[in-house]
Amino acid sequence: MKKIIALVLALVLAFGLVACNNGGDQSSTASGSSTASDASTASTGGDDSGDLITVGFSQVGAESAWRTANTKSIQEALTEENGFNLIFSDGQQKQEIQITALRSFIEQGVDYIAFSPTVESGWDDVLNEIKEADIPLILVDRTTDNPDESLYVTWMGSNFHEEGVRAGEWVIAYLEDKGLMDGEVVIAELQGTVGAAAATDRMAGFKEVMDQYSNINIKYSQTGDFTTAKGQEVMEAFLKSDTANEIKVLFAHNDDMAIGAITAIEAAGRKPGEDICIISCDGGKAMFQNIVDGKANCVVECNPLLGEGLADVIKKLEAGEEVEKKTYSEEDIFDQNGLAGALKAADHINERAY
Ligand code: GYE
Repeated sequence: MKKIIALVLALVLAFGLVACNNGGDQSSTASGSSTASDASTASTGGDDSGDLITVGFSQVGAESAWRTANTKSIQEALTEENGFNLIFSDGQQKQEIQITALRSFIEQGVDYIAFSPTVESGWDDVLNEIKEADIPLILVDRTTDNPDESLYVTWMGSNFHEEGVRAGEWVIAYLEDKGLMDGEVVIAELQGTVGAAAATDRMAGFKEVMDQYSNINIKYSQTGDFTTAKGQEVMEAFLKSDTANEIKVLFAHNDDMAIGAITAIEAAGRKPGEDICIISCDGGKAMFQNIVDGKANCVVECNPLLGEGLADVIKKLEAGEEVEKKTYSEEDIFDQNGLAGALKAADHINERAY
């Protein structure tokens, strides 16, 4: 009798494991469209995935070409062949969805949690819950405003403040080159998502440079939420103001908003890249092409290809190795003619733009 019970138990266990593994397989091959509620059913996580390292990743959304490239890079690096069981959750640019996903990762007992916080504030509770659950947290791309460094193991991404400074310095070089620094210069700015580190820090870095010049006035500045549609809409509104003709430069916090603005500027009968100098952050193929075509002027690179770095850092942690607390991506700046040390966009479009 005992033998029969043992046999039945063994069969049940074996069947259970196969079933669990199937669940894991499905989630790791799932596309970037799963939502937070999917995440809770997408995988059994933790020990059930055999030798694979289960990573719950909560992405901001799919708002831009940068984000799409970032998601692809993460999904291509955290594959089963590479030893990972990735549970991917799309936050749809909503903090509540991200928080739900993070809690679901805790519940599933994943081995690691990685995430990019859509905005900086409001994460304190869930970050502490992750710490209490003893799950190592890796921040990717954007940051939170919580100063407690014990809440995460490591962060990797770009120096957004530095990107704003570089954009500002390039604009000054451009204005000097065009002989425009003698009079008042009116600048328009399309900000990223309000409260996002990438928007707050780019805005601050850019302003810091502009504040050094009394003739420069960032007169128009509004959020376009990092999307093409909102970038176009807000630029259309800027161009409807009585004094719109004075706008000489547009600084967009990402390519997508710059591209929306180009449509708006053309519709208003002005020449993007000539009548209005256009500079953005990121460096996707479409923006590079606009620079090559003369419809935009400059892009400050922000590298979305963080997947391999994320996989490497997790493997190091698994091996018990020390990792850096912060890792900044190396980035360049690209324009039409190589002004102020920028690289020429035409020479790098195939190798650098995504
Ligand atoms: O610049 C933008 C995206 O956080 C660096 O988010 C990222 C930014 C990127 O939507 O295109």
